[in-house]
Parts: sequence; C-alpha cells; structure tokens
Amino acid sequence: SSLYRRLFGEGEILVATHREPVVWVERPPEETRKSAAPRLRYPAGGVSQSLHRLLLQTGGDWVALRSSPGPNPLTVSLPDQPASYELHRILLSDPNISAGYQRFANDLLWPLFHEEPGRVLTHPGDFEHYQHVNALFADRMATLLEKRHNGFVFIHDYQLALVARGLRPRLSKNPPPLAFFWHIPWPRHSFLTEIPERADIVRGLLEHDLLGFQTPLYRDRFLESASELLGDEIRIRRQTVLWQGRKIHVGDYPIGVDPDRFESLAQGPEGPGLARKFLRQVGMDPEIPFLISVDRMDYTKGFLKRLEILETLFRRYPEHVGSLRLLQIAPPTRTTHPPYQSYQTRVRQAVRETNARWARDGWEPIVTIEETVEHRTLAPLYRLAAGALVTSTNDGMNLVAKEYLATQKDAGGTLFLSRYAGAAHGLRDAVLIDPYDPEGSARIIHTALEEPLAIRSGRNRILREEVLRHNIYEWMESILNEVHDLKNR
Ligand code: GDG
Repeated sequence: SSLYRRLFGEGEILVATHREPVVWVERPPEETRKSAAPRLRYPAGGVSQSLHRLLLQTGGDWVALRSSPGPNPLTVSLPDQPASYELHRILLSDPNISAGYQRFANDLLWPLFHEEPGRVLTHPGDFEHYQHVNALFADRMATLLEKRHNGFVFIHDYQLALVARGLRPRLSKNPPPLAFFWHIPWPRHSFLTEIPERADIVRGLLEHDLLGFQTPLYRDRFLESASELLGDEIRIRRQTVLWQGRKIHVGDYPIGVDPDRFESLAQGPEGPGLARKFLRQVGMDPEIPFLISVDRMDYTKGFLKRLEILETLFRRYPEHVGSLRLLQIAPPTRTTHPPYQSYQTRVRQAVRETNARWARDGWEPIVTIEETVEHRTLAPLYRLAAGALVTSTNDGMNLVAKEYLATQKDAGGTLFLSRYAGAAHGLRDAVLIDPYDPEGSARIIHTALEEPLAIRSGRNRILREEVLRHNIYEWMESILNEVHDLKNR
C-alpha cells in the first residue's frame, strides 16, 4: 500500500469483479446483538483475497454482482482497523438476464477459451444479456468515478470483457487509467471462430489502457487474434497496440500467491494437528503417504485424466496398491449448468469404479471431499502430502501448484504439474506431466516418488525461489508500476 500511495497519491482504486470478495452472513437480530462473531465471510480463492487486503489499506470502491444479503453499498473493514472500502453490489433481478449472462460467460466463453468446444452450450439472446450486465457494471462505475477521482480502475476476467466499452465514453477529460486482467488462457485463434461476437470482445478489451495476461504465450495469442480480427483497424508494435488514436499496453503478469501465509499456516503451532485431525475424520491414516489434488470440480481440471493416471500407476507399479492414496478436495462449482452436472456425475461414477477396482482390506485409493476446506487446514495438508497432482487440461495459471510449493520449505513433497497449466511456464524445474499421456505420467510419478529426499527437497528449493519471488504482491506491484508509467507518459 505504501508503493500505491507513492505512485498514485490520494487517488483511489476502483475494482470490478464478477464475484463479491466477501459473503454477508445473515443472522436474526437477537443473535446479532449477543454475538460478536463477524458478519463477513471470505470465499475460497486467492486473488480476490489479495485485492481485498490491498483495498483495505488504500481505501476505494469495489463493484461486483450481489450474491448474498446485507447492505448496499457494504462497508468492508476488519475489526480494530480504521481503513475500509465500499462494496457496491449489482442486483440482477431478472432471472432471464442473469441466466443468459452466466451462460454466455460459463457455457460459451469458458469452454472455448479452454479449447473445449465439445462443452459449449449456446442459447439465442445470451450475448445481449451479457452485454446488458456489463453495461450495468459500466453505469455503476461511471457514477462512482464522477463522485471522486480514482487512481486507477482494475477490471477482472472473462465475465466483464465489455465493461470498458460502456465506461470509456463516460470518462472525464483527465481519466484514470483502465487496467484489465484476463485470468484464463487465451486460446489458439481457431477456437474463437465459434464465437460470433469475437471481434466485439477483442474491441471491448482494447478499450483499456493496460491489458494483462498470465503468460507470454497467451499475450502473443491475443495479439494474433487482434490482428486477425481487426486487420487495418489496429497497428501492433511489440507490446503496444495502436487503436482509435490510443495506445494499449499488452503485457504478461504471472499471478502468484501469498507464500508467507501458506508457509506459516502449514508450519504454525496449529497446522499439523488440524491436518491430522482432518485426515482421521475422512478415514485416512496420517502415517500412510498420499497425493493431494485441490480444484473446483471443473472439466478443465482433468479429473478423469487424473483417474486414468492413477489406475495406470497401480497397474504398472503394483507396490503402490494398498499404500499410496489420493485425497481430492473438490468443491462443486457451477452446479446449475448442465455441462457441469453431467461432468460431475461422470467423475463421481468413475471414482466409484476406480475405488471398487482397487480396494483391498478396508483400503480404497481415492478419498473425495466435495466441500471447501479452510486454508488453515488445507495448508498443513499440502505440507503433509507426498505430492500434489495438478492434471488440468488447460488452466490460466493454477494457484494450487504455487500454494503447494509455498508449504514445502525444507521438505520433499513433489509437485506433479500439468504442462498445460500456465504455472508450468514459470516453474521450469517442476516435474511436468502430460494428462493426455497416462502411461508417461504414471512413470514420471513413480520415478519421482522413489527419488532420494535430497533430490526432491533440492528441487523444491529452486521452485520455491520462483514462488517467493513472483508472489501476489509482486504481481500487484508490477501492474501498479506499469499503470503509473502509462499515466505519466
Ligand atoms: C482462475 C483460473 C488462475 C480451492 N478449493 C479450496 C480452495 N481453493 C482455492 C485454492 C486456490 C483457488 O481456490 C483456486 O485457484 P486456481 O488457480 O487453482 O483455479 P481457478 O479457480 O480456476 O482460478 C486459474 C486463477 O484464476 C488466478 O488467476 O490461476 O488458472 O482458472 O487459491 O486454494 N480454498 C479453500 N478451500 C478449498 O476447498 N480455502
């Protein structure tokens, strides 16, 4: 926050995300009077929590879709701290609009940007609803910008690609810079041909001054799509796009985690006890080695590929049968969307089959927990695990990989990282697997598990340097610095 003050003086941040950073807990009035328990809860997810902490220090405004009861705007502050920010909550009262917007984002953009055309579900009129919701964000933000001068505007992800289009014409003469971060992959251009409105989306993104991607590959693919779709309308010079008399900086900013927090939760006085208690509660013996996977139950995370890899491991290297287990923390996600319902049903069925095939004397290879597990338990579980298994078939970054490494100080747990996760770009020394190649992946996993501790912990030392250096604060800082340079150029 001191860097922010140095760069932006009194200016405040205006953030926009699809999801709210806090959840309001409704309680009957009598209970509220008696209980001092906080009314705000924090949903899972690393990024919004880090932005939330920054805004608590700098002050500012945050616009998101309303998903829980409580006041609007909601003043967000921590007990015993003077600073706060205002959360402005957009209520979608028409269920048709809400459904159309969600479908366009999650049943069209999400699968295509993850190169999964088979999961696409389209419905006439969805794009209009998507535009409408983005325009609501723009209206609310324009009003806020009239009231006070903000340092910069920071909009997030594929649900809000068109907000700046509504916002730009309504900015004052000396407008704050508009920055945008695209959290998911940018696919090979051919996948975009399934989106009739692809040029609108690219133009919407070019309404910002800074456009951030997770890796150089996604950044370059965006530039390629822009040039393919807009032709003579734009000029591209390295990382700068010239469009409609403006310069847009297009960069790569690999997102990170808060490594100190994960390290101290994993090794703090409570951590190991919480992890052991959790394992016993789910019927696992803390002394028996296990691999851990943590992902929303989304088809891009490769749950079925993961099972194939595990089955191949047991078939080829039977010494793991009866000993090595997989703990999957898999909170269900987007459960009202049919492609997710059928995927989640298939995953559950496949887990049952794998378990039935390999079960021995009360031992089952896979334990799935379909609930959110708090970070204070999750971090020590990471530390205890012999390895983390990341099997995404496509993933913008994958924070779980970095969280796992953050907990492996002087320890030898192995990160098995899908080569299709953005994280594989920065974590060059990680043990990479290809989820489409179960044989090769099983061999790699078996070999790494057998390696001496010195090799495994030596590798973690190198990998952890990257995680510690490119942490979430460094991510925020490099974006703040770039935005500041743009403002003063
Ligand atoms: C998108 C992009 C990109 C998960 N389960 C629990 C839990 N989580 C937390 C993890 C982690 C976060 O959620 C998941 O982050 P990922 O990066 O793995 O995946 P997405 O949700 O798909 O995020 C992704 C990211 O945006 C950031 O730019 O990396 O590629 O798809 O932080 O810890 N947290 C808790 N309990 C759980 O059960 N507390």
